[in-house]
Amino acid sequence: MKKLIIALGLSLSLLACTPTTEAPPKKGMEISSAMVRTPMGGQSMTAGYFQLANYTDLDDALIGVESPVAGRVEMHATEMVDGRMSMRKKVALDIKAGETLEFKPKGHHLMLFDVDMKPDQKDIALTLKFKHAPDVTIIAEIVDTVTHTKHH
Ligand SMILES: [Cu+2]
Repeated sequence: MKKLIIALGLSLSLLACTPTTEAPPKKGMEISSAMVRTPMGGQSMTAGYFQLANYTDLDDALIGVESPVAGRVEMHATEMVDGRMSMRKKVALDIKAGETLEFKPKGHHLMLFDVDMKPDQKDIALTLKFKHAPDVTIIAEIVDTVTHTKHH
């Protein structure tokens, strides 16, 4: 019986020493796949997309987005009204703890107005403002075509 206990103790201590391969638990607001579409020739308006995951412990809400190169950034929802696609401005978007919100073409998206970019600009900064969580500034890549290969 003593032998068994010793053996058990040994295997447990070995287990405790095994380096963990798991990623550390995520915290805070995580934004990924951020991109802004190249404004069409001569236009000062464009759309932006990203994925937002709430890894905080609080139900929160995205209450605004700002960019140093845009006069105004709005959050829009796409809805079907009488069989036609239409966009509606949102003042806030709820994001519960543990939830992911996807901004994508034909879904929620950002609309950037009065955009003033340099011709060779490759990315732009976006600052996301939350009801509870601190602001998060991300760098969104400027892309000609928006591709979404990620599925949840
Ligand atoms: Cu829109």
